[in-house]
Amino acid sequence: MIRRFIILVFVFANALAGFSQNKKPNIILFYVDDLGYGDVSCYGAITLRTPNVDKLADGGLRFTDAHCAAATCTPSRFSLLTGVYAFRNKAAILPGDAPLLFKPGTQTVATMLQRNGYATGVVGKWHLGLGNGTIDWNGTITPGPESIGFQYSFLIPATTDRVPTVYVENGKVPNLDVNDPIKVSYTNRIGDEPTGLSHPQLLKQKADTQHSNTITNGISRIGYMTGGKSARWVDEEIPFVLNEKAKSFIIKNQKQPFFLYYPFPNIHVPRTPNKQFVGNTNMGARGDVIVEMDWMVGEVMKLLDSLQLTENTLVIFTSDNGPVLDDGYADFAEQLVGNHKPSGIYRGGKYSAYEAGTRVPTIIYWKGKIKPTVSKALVSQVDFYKTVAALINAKLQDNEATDSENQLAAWLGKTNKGRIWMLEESYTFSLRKNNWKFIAAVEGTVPGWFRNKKVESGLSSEVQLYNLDKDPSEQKNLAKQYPSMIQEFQQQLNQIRQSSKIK
Ligand code: NG6
Ligand code: CA
Repeated sequence: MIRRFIILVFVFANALAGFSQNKKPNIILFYVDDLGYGDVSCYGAITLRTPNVDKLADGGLRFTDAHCAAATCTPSRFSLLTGVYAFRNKAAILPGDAPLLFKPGTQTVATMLQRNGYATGVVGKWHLGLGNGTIDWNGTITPGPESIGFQYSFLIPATTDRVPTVYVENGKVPNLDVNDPIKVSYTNRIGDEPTGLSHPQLLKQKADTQHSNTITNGISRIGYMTGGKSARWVDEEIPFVLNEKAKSFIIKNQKQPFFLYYPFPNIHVPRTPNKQFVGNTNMGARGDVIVEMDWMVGEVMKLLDSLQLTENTLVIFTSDNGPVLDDGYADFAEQLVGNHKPSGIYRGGKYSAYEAGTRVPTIIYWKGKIKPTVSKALVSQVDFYKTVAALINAKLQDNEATDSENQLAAWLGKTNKGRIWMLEESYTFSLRKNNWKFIAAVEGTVPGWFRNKKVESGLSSEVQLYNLDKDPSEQKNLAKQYPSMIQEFQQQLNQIRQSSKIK
């Protein structure tokens, strides 16, 4: 009797193990560009609605203290994918012709998932460099995403405000006419194409000097390009093009576990909503591209439902840095913002050492697996790597994702506790210890264009200390009152910086 029972338990346990092995969840990461803490309705926006994002929040776990690793794009993305702080690799905002930021052999969340049986793909804004230094946009562009674990890629190479204004699919520019080769330069004007400075009458949106180089589709960009006319994107169509590519990837890989990294061009400048979304808000282009972004999320979720994949797909929705209104184009974001608070109650925004630089909307949605919850756990995107590894029981080497922590319990809503210490990178370092926030005195060089930018940078030659429990908007610098705490923060920061964890 007992023997029979033991055998039965054994058979049952094996069946369960087999079941869960075949059922590794798909992972979709919706990674919005420059979306602020207060920019979606489930985080308090009232003058626009984001029903599709709200649906994820209503049915999933909504973090209130989750952070991207840095207050700008390239460093955030570097940390997200590698689980390593960007300063260790000196990752900064890249021009559109920069070489691939990753050294050969770098382990990323994509290599890790690929090695564990996932089909991996990236569709959207890359901004992590491509090639070895001199890119031939007319040939095969390599190394790129394929060298860090992505089997499929369809990219906006850098940002939509940088040349070249063409897509790159699996290392090739689609629809390119060989008789009209692409050339790109970030130093000299090449060819005789109109620029924002020479032909301002061609512009849909006026731009600052930095964004006043080659014009494509009535928008001047950073950098010069010539050629590739048949391959150039139409900004207003990008969300549709990308969604089709993302959906095809899902359809193609629906029978095996897949990882889709989907970094949106929205809501970064230039903000060019499709006519379907123009006027959907009273906030002009910035509001409209938020609604457009919400639609993009909704369409992908609809596809998952129709393929009956929703219950076996973990969906993450978040942003790469805080919000900015004027980022170079005259799209009237500042004038039309009204009562909308892109940063919520937090101070600063994109580029800033204050909380709104990195505290961003973050939702983890897994139908039937994660109960609807609001979590105040302190988590960072640098933890994405080890958390996903824990989710699928992946074995890691010692030198993988060395700054990353496994926060799976927080993601699944099993605990409200996340990190104790958390680093925020900007043009200085901020460090959280629970609800205390330290901002180091600025020591490095700040780019010239940034010095004149009208944002609350949080940069100071003095150290700062805030008690976010009592002062979430970082108004009262308590550094002078708590010298021993300042010392503790300094020591911890030095230790993080000196630990040179990259091997
Ligand atoms: C800055 C650009 C800004 C934006 C940013 C990158 C200027 C004056 N500003 O250099 O418009 O493109 O880089 O944004 O050129 S991010 O979200 O990709 O980090
Ligand atoms: Ca960004």
